[in-house]
Amino acid sequence: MNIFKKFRFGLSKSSRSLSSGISNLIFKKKINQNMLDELEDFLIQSDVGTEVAQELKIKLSETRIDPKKENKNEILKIFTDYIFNVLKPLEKNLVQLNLNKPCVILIAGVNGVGKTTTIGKMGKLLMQKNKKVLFGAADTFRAAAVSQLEIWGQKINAPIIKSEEGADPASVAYKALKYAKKENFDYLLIDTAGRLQNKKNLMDEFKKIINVLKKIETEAPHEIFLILDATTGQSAINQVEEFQKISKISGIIMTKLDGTAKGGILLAVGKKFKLPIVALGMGEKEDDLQLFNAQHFATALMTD
Ligand SMILES: Nc1nc2c(ncn2[C@@H]2O[C@H](COP(=O)(O)OP(=O)(O)OP(=O)(O)O)[C@@H](O)[C@H]2O)c(=O)[nH]1
Ligand SMILES: [Mg+2]
Repeated sequence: MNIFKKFRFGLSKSSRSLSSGISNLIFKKKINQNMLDELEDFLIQSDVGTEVAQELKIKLSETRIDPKKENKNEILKIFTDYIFNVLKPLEKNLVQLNLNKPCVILIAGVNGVGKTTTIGKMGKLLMQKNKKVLFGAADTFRAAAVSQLEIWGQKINAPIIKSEEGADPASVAYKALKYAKKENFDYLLIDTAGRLQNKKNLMDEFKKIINVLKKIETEAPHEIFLILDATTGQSAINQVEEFQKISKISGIIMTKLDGTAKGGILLAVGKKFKLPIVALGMGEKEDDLQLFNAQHFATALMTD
């Protein structure tokens, strides 16, 4: 399957809902206030965020295209172009990150968003580009978390640095970075816990991991990627706000886009925070992570 087809397939639920919803509201209709308000409501319900909904409403009101005469694709192109323009500046190239070697990427996110799975898939992507990848299992809160990452390591042939359940997550991160330097790895991907006794604990552990890494490499972690689950809708917005309070987020990966009709949430997040977007998760298998491409995303979302 070529890459665009993967975007089409992964976003099919969202595109079915968004593009056909928009077409139904606009196609063969006259642009008037009532129609524009309905469009805005529909877009807000689709989780694209109020700012995007308003801007799209204005875009449509200013267009010279007459929905009564034009074909559907001409109309949808207004939306495709808008989405592309919002998201294009946010594209982030994962593979060219490692100016510093090893490039240490800390993976953050609340429980169940897909952190461990994404590390596995990201490891595969990087190894396909001939990068040497090491995993650090710093989610020591649950034994199952370590073994889940180990299984991924075996699947894609990436080594893993781990410790026993309950060990200090920061010490695992420390050990992993020492090893990555010694063995000349290109990337170190560090998994973290999404659930601890409470939120304060979680945030404190996260800060501690960052501080310990800096003792070895002042620049580390070079990247902190926040994983967001597209199926959680607006709560993704709160998660970005919470994590931004403890550290700078250098990239977003949105997962489970295949499981929702509300993939428009990526637009809401992009518009609000203007954070770089690294990749999109569109399934549970090892090849189901796609590097972010604004053109593919916009076109796939707006194809009826
Ligand atoms: N459909 C779909 N499922 C996904 C995707 N990414 C992850 N999942 C599934 O989501 C569930 C949780 O994924 P994990 O990787 O364990 O999430 P986590 O953030 O590491 O969870 P904790 O370690 O408990 O905080 C698993 O069943 C994954 O297979 C995706 O892009 N699409
Ligand atoms: Mg996990």
